[in-house]
Amino acid sequence: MQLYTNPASPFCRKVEIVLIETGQRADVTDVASIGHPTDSAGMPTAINPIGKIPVLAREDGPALFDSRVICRFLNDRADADLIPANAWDIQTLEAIGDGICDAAVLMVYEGRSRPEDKQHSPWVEGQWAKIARSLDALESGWMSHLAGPLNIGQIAVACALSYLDFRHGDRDWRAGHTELANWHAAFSERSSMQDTAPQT
Ligand SMILES: N[C@@H](CCC(=O)N[C@@H](CS)C(=O)NCC(=O)O)C(=O)O
Repeated sequence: MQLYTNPASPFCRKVEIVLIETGQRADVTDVASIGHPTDSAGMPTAINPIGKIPVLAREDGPALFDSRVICRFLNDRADADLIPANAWDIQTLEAIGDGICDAAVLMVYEGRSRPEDKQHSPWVEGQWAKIARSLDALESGWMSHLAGPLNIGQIAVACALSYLDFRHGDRDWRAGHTELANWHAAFSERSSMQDTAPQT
């Protein structure tokens, strides 16, 4: 199988971590992909019309996307337990992590895709407001889920927080989120996290 991926993408990192944690890393080769909404020349548009990564190409079926579908496929393929059946809370935790990434990535694209005089700061701040609310919600309501056995929600949140460090370090997401920051520091010790640190 081939994984269309980029080491800066938090969504691709989720998949990379699932591959490592479920013992399937050697089954997949990476295909370097790069792009953004106004430049998809380096993206696998022939197999994902949406033009986003990650995409998993298989020999025996259509390519899989997006990261949630790929992670579920890999979890089933390895008979792993990262997404327990009917664990709607864990899947909602994953949605919070992915939602933080969506907003954080859109903030980057606003700066990268639009000329400076066309950038709209209320829109950027609206994206950050989604992230700030999510950080508060994680700190006040989700720490017990983050403390349990490894699951896809934890992986998504860890990738999201690391991406905030990587692209939005000046926003200081740790301020007022001490428990979450401590959890992230401990989770980041996992070798699957160390082996997939974001890179430009
Ligand atoms: N919901 C998707 C989001 C994937 C995504 O936004 N990927 C970014 C890279 S971090 C991308 O491919 N962006 C290109 C674009 O928006 O055109 C997933 O979970 O895989």
